[in-house]
Amino acid sequence: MVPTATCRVCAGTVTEFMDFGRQPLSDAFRDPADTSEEFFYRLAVGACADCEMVQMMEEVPRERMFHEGYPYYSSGSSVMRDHFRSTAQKLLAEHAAGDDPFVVELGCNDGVMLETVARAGVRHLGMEPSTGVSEVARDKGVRVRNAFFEKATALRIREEDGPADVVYAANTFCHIPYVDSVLEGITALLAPGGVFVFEDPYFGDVSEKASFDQFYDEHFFLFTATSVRNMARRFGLELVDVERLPTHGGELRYTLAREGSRTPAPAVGALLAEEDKRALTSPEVLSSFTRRVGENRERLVEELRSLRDQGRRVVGYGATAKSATVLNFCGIGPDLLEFICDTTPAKQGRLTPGSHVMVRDHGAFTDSYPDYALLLAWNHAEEIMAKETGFRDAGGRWLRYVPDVRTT
Ligand code: DWN
Ligand code: SAH
Ligand code: ZN
Repeated sequence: MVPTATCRVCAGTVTEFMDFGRQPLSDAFRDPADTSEEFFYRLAVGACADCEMVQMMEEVPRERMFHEGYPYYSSGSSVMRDHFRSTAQKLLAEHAAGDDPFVVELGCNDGVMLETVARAGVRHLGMEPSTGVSEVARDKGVRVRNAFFEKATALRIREEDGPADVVYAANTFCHIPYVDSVLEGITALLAPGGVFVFEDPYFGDVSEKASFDQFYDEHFFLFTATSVRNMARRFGLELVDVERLPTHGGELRYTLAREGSRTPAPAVGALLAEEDKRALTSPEVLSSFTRRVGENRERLVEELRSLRDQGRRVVGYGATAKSATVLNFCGIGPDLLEFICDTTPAKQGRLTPGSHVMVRDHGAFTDSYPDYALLLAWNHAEEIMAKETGFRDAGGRWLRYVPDVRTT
């Protein structure tokens, strides 16, 4: 019997299509001296037969993931810094033209987007439960409240600051299983003509590239235009625009507005039709995804074992949250990866969750190039390739696993 769960959006039946087994918290990088037991949960994902939402079968309590020591700092990539600067400018131009506009962001992290809004002198508020990263935002002049955004916190903002012209969330809405509370909060907070703009990894890209490591504890949902359209309707909201983004391996930016308040852009109908054709959540397409992921896992492990047996030095590049899924699902540990280099001080000197590979600073990579580097931060490939030309020049090779296993 295939396991089922209840859909977090519509209470329909979610049927499992992929089981990654026991997984640790993806961002729980561990002090080597820490001997306490690690937290594990079962990572399995399914699709709802009614509303088509792709989601996790089990939920991880939010406080375990997002807290003072949350180690992901959004400003660690120059491409992402540029992306969020231009996003802020676009939001200001399109949705904050009135007299005294008000911009709210969910998951503002280290202020990578809101710093531009703050510098423009526009009234704003970032909601960020992870206090460590939010301190960096405050240092940039960003106004932050340390709380999870949900209905109660939304009502408080409305009361204290008035209605919002735009609510924005990047890589955050898909982290939140309690969508009813969030969307009710957003409808209460938005001004009559206001919009909710959010961007998250696109299941259409995950399906195409078999980028299975987009599934981990923090990514509760993987959205499509279809599932977002269906979800929005339940809350009196309408999908009025969609835009494909190249960030994080392929994302979609969605714009929701109150039903009937705006004419949907032609891009919405076009993408809905495309998704219909692709039948992204049909049993056939989902089982082909599961099969390709299984094949890629076998090839990746084979490749790493063969390199080890040949005495090659292999390190990982980028201690991403995504890599928790790859390393633990494939059983890759310190016997196959010497270390993983990462520029984030909060991750350095720590062990990767579950797989226990040491994270070292960038210098550990450049000081003595390995023979191979497993590109765990594959979503930042362009940025990384541009700055690591020395590695290739020294004869180093990249090992990739998205969209398939290959060395370049
Ligand atoms: O959705 C999420 C995204 C936005 O960020 C969160 N749930 C958690 C996190 O996911 P991730 O850790 O998979 O994201 P990234 O952006 O792929 O992480 C890149 C990692 O690689 C960071 O730890 C920084 C590091 N890095 C590096 O060492 N050198 C990144 C670049 C670009 C570099 O040149
Ligand atoms: N927007 C940034 C950060 C993404 S990481 C970027 O795109 O890079 C996800 C962030 O969402 C984390 O900083 C986490 O603390 C925050 N978060 C999680 N649940 C939240 C909620 N309910 N309300 C607001 N922020 C939340
Ligand atoms: Zn559903």
